[in-house]
Amino acid sequence: MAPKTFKSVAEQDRYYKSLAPTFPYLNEPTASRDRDVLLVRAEQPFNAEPRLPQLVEHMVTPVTRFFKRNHGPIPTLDPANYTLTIQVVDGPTTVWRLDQLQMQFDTHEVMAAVQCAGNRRDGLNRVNKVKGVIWGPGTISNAVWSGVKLRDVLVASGVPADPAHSTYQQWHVDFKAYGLSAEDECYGSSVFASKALNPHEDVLLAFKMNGQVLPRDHGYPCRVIVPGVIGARSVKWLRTVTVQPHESLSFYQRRDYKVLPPQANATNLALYWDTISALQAMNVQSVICEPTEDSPRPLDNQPYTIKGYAISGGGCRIDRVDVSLDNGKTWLVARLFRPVSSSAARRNPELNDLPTTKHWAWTLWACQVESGIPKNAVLVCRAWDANGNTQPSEPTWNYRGVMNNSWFKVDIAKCPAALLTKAHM
Ligand SMILES: Nc1nc2c(c(=O)[nH]1)N[C@H]1C(S)=C(S)[C@@H](COP(=O)(O)O)O[C@H]1N2
Ligand SMILES: [Mo]
Repeated sequence: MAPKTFKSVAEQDRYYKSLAPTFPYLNEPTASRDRDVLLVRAEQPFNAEPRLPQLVEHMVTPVTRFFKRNHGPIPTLDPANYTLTIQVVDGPTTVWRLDQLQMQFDTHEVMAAVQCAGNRRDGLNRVNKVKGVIWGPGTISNAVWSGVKLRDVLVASGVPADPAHSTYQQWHVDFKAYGLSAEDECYGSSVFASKALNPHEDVLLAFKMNGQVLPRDHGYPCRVIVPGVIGARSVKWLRTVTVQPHESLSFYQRRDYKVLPPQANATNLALYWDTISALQAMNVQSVICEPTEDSPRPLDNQPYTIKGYAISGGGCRIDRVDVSLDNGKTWLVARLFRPVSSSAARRNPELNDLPTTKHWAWTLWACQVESGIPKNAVLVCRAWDANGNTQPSEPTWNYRGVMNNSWFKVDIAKCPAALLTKAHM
């Protein structure tokens, strides 16, 4: 599988046309794309993130506002003919129809955030030019996913159910998608078998998002949801799952979604592919969503509520979010809005999640400033997770611009002046 790179959009178009009888972007969905809220970073493939104030208006992000991250056109799949093939290396191959997957296994509902590893790439691009879609801080959203546990389907497809089996220790679960992809023959990724097969994890084959049939943009009719890890592993339009002794060979596992050292660049990056790990768990992150540097400046003598989101990796809880008005010299503590993510824990509060597991949803936060925000304030936020991890004050640049979680700042002097309304005079 030679990875594909393109010198120009025209070259990319020619490649797609040669592969597909009709140009693949002619059948893009529109219903799940609210163009008043989404900032479109690229049309083909469609890549868009919501504006920050609208992002945190809802605990559960509406599908029309949910960020969309695509490496190719949106495939058109017929649910009646859809099949998912599960292969076990040195074991059986099983082909499942959609109705079999939906009827034969228990349904599970999980609230989980999906965050792209490239979230906040713009911050690293300001340090030095990076490669990739230049995302702002809105490449994260939170939804309620429902479907069946991947573990249940794998066990029914011949994978040993015993957690002590060696398959749990060293193997990987590889995902491949239907449809075309810009850098490889198809989109693909893998996660550790110890995650996918763990009965206490919530890795899903999802058919629904926020109670409705999965929109085409988000993987219809079936996608993987791997809570707690970077979005790249939650493969949409799932075609095959392979349980195997090595990681996915995909471009997106072996060459992309890695934190390369600062000396890596366009000419020497291949030197680092074999020694740098493919990212899995997210790092600890928080962002101020209100105010933003392009929304009206808060009035300096009026109470104001600063709002944002926070999340950590691997299901680790957000314990605290600190907010500074003076560029990090002194800190206030924000109020946290932390939903319970697993449906089991919601039904049975005695099954409370541990601080370091199963906190798959994001945490929204608010910080009320009674005295108002000074005109020269530099707002900063930083989150702390239950393992005591926090965000670095400065970013460390990497060529692919991933995992930027440095202190998030809003320089109030950059906000356009507020229009004084009568009520404020
Ligand atoms: N088949 C397929 N799955 C995919 C992708 C893709 O391009 N194709 N993008 C991945 C990446 S990088 C992210 S961040 C998430 C984005 O999911 P969303 O578009 O539902 O927000 O999907 C992942 N799954
Ligand atoms: Mo991503």
